[in-house]
Amino acid sequence: MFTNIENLFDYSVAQFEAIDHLLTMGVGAHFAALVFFLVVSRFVAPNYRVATALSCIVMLSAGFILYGQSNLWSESFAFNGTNYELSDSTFSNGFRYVNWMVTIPCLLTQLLIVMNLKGTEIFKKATILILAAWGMIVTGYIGQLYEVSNITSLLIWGAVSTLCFIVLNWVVGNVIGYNRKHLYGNTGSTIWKVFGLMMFAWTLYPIAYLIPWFMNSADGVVLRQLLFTIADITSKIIYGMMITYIAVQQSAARGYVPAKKVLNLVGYNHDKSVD
Ligand code: RET
Repeated sequence: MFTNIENLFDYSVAQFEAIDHLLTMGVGAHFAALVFFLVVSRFVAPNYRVATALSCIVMLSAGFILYGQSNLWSESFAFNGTNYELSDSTFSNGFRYVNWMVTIPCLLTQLLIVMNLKGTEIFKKATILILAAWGMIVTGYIGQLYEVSNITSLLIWGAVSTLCFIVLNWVVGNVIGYNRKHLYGNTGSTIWKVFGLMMFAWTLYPIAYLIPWFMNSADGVVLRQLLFTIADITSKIIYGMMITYIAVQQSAARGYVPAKKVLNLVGYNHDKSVD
């Protein structure tokens, strides 16, 4: 029996291609962003550079998983002259969940790094956040196995997962609230925007999870892959860029010259140092 509703329907050419294109765009966006993060990491002071390195890891990891999803999508369905119907293999979203076990800890840790938390404090907060995230993912993974066979189980596991999600958001909100004043270079307000972006992007994943419950159709499947793609780009790429921006601003405020240069705070030929 299939685990995911993607395998239940036939797709019009437009529906099939829309999903194919969304997945392919996701691959391209993550690998392009990888180049961006590699290039800008030299403007980030060494004490924040791990935050940008973590974005590189997230880009690679998500880029490869999406490459796999996009191949799997085109292998799983075959054109029968009118529609695309299920063929040799079956499609699964489960790979995404497994990937989150790696990417979410990276995303959370990079936030803690730019919050200027120190040694033991980072370790303590990261442990709580990662455990909550893993709890959320594992229960969500189990839940999605039931999306075809038993919607009640999908909803119950989803509710348990949401409890972990709430704990996670609560801890992140608190960390930001308490430590915001320790940020350099007026980035205390940018970090709230990061939190807002995170709340928006991360909430798209549970909506995608619930599609089998409220839109069990081929169009629902297209909507799900669209939500996943928007969520991926905002929660990893745009988020990573904001984190790196905060890292560069703080680097400059703390006197790191390459950061000052890229922000035009000092000239190349005439040194108008601001500190
Ligand atoms: C699940 C199950 C249903 C309930 C909730 C979920 C939350 C998922 C989230 C995923 C975030 C993923 C990210 C990936 C980045 O690479 C597991 C769908 C609340 C929040 C940020």
